[in-house]
Amino acid sequence: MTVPKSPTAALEAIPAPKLDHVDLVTVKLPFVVPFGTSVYVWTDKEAMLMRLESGGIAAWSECVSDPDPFYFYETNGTARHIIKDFLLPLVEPGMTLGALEERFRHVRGHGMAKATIENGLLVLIALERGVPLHELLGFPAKKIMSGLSIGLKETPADLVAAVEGAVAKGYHRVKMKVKKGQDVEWVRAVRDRFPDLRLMVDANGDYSLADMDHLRRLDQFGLMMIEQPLSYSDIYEHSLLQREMKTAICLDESIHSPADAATAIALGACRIINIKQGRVGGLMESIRIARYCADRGVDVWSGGMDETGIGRAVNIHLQTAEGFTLPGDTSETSNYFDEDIADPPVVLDAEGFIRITAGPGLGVTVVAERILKRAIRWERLR
Ligand code: OSB
Ligand code: MG
Repeated sequence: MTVPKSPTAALEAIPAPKLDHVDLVTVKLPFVVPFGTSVYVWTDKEAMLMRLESGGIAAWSECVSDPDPFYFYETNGTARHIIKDFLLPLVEPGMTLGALEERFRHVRGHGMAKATIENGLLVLIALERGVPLHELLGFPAKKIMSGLSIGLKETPADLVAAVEGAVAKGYHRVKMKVKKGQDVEWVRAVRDRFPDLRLMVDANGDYSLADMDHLRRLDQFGLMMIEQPLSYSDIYEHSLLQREMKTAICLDESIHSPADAATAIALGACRIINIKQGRVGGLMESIRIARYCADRGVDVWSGGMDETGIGRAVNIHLQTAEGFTLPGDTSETSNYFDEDIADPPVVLDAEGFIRITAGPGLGVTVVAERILKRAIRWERLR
């Protein structure tokens, strides 16, 4: 039997650079419009950024947690604690990234905290080598598909207006949030207006198996998928629901690791997986999950956490990896922020694609004045 070569073997062999300084900078950016979901309404993005400096080169990464634990158990507060007290002390110069990941496994969970350091190191290494992040990861540049995630709206008319805007922009697919009592008729309103739109819904875990008959009513709309209909922590019950629904189920919240992806696929709990690089512990785990899914005919796409330009760029580079076959939650910067902390902003081209900006590392410049303007906390860890 031949064991397939890990898609991250080359990355695992790279030695970690010596870190002269590590800072955590929390910025607060107001959203253009509030982002409503079944679990919470966010009015701004409070992002904890990491700055890693080595030999005069500075790399940035973004912890994708929120200040609250309403979508995921990690928060900016827990990530700070785990990074400062457990993960960063494990990082020694010269150790390979594979050895570092192995040490990080001693800390259970806390993927968003782990991803902040690992992604930062990868960006730093890419900058040192003068190559774009996707090239360091081992994938050629390509045009990235776009997708918009539309939050809960006050009225179906407001929702249809938002979808009209997305269609006019050329987004490759539109996701709308749903919750109990704001689902079938709202999807119908969008479907009636756009019969051929690539449309999907995300419930963020608002339903239970008792709602099965109701959820099956969504089958009539030809949706691409329904994301996380049942509990944030469930895999098994999704397998029972998937058997009874035509619409593909996509898991988001339930997938924290390659093992979770394997469980979900083995149980038939979903046909599609949303990979959020932070939620699964970073770029390397994301690449492994995407390859595992590709080998089994399961589509994956890159989720988003309303990131600033730093995290948004990480997600864009990740989507060059094998297996990212569907449009992700990667939208224009202007959908979230009037002014981001990085340049250039993400924009769609005439065909709705996102072009990876050329240049080493993330290909975006973090603007110091905007960081200073938006910073609410700055802490030097090293
Ligand atoms: O469930 O995918 C989700 C944002 C915050 C928390 C959870 C989710 C989301 C999104 C937005 O849907 C994705 C994005 O546009 O970045
Ligand atoms: Mg989701």
